[in-house]
Amino acid sequence: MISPVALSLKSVSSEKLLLKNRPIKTGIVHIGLGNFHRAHLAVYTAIAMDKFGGNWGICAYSMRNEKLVSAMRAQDNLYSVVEIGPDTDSAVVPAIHTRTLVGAEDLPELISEIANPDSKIVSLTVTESGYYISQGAKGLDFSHPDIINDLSGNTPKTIYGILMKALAKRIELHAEPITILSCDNVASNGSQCRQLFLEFLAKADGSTSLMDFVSTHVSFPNSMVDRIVPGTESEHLEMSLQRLGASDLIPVPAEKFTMWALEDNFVAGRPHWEEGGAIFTTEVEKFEVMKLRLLNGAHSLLAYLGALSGHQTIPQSRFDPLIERALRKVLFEEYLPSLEMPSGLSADTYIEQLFSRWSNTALGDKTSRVGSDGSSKLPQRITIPALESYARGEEPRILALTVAAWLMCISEYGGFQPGPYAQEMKDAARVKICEIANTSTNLATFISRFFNESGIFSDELSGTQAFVELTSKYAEIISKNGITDAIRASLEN
Ligand code: CS2
Repeated sequence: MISPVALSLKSVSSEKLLLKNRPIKTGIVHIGLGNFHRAHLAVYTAIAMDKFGGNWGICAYSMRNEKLVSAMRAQDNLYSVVEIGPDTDSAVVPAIHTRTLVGAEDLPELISEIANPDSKIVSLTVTESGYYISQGAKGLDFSHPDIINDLSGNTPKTIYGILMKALAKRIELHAEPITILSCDNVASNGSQCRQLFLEFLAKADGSTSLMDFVSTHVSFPNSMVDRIVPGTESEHLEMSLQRLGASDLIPVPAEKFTMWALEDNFVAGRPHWEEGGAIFTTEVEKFEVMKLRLLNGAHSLLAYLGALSGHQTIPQSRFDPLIERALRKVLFEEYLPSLEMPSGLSADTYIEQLFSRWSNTALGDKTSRVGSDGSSKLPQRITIPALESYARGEEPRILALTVAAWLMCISEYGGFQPGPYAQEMKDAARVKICEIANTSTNLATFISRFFNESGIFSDELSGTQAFVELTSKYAEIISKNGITDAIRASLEN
């Protein structure tokens, strides 16, 4: 058998390239080179540059994924996005990356790239946990070892330490303005990032001029990003090979749907992202809240209820009739009353579209992917809707069930076996939660200590005794009778 030719500038046919003329200069420095960035910002930017030109090549940095970066480099920094619909798939190659960097070794290069006057935007996909938000303190988590490390002036481990060094160098060299663009699922992602960064700088030595610069010469647009992008599996390598005729070792699977709504607040200019369908709007917050609760919040429910019911994928979970009843209830009765839809978007249409996106069996998104990092995702998704339910005189049963199911997925309370898909879920708070579980004499004590001691949820929610008790009630049913009975109980009148 002849081995297929590797993906490179020579082997990829030009009709697969989203961008025909590869950029020479870098205009965007991206932190967080993962699948989401490669299927979202990179695609929008390639489409914009293909039509309008400009110097918007992307230099992308990964904190630790050496394997991905060496594969990118071996493929001329090219990769394919395999767009998977329910019935058809296709592959495109964004061809937008000028350089890729990785790890502590490349930090000086990253800092120089951000300081370079040609760089106009620093974009971020560092996941919810990369912002180090303390729900209890409602600000930066100063007790986190990574933040302590960065404030001590050691080699930075967080975006704040990196940005502090890079912007200091930028000021020293020329002090040109720059935009920091968060592309993560964090409420008011731009404004929060600005606030957290300023808090960080306020504690760092000698950073007064930096704080002035950040306040006056750096913009932080809010944005809502959306595209379901699972992890890469061997089947995606095969799909990409079929579609490209060249072998890509690092393809990104993605649904065909994509959405991006953002504030037009770029102090140093930006690409014509509207060419790829980006929506520039003054209603970003409505888009964010709609997406964070209806899509992401309901997604978490599908992940935890699904994993405990033995479902490996999101479509399997979505097609489970009992889970679907809980899903509709949480969407229409617990999430929807907590938000206002952006102008021109109907809730019914948006929700039906979500159901069809979650039904994409060919995409096969995993419950373990969506269920990972619940400790940094759930507070943003469920806190306000739960508190508002009580304020309306209602009981947020399915929101409490979501939290109970998550805790039973990751806490190993009393030797409970949550099944293989729950065991695959990663969570930075797993150890802490297991410790609380292991030192609690009964389940109700565990749940109550979890809310009081972990600092994961805000004081308002943790202090809402009715919510703590409801979560405890469902956790108890899950542990004794299983998830099916718990879902039934949450649906009873
Ligand atoms: C998911 C998101 O991981 C999660 O919790 O809800 O990654 C989701 O797939 C994206 O936000 C879709 O845009």
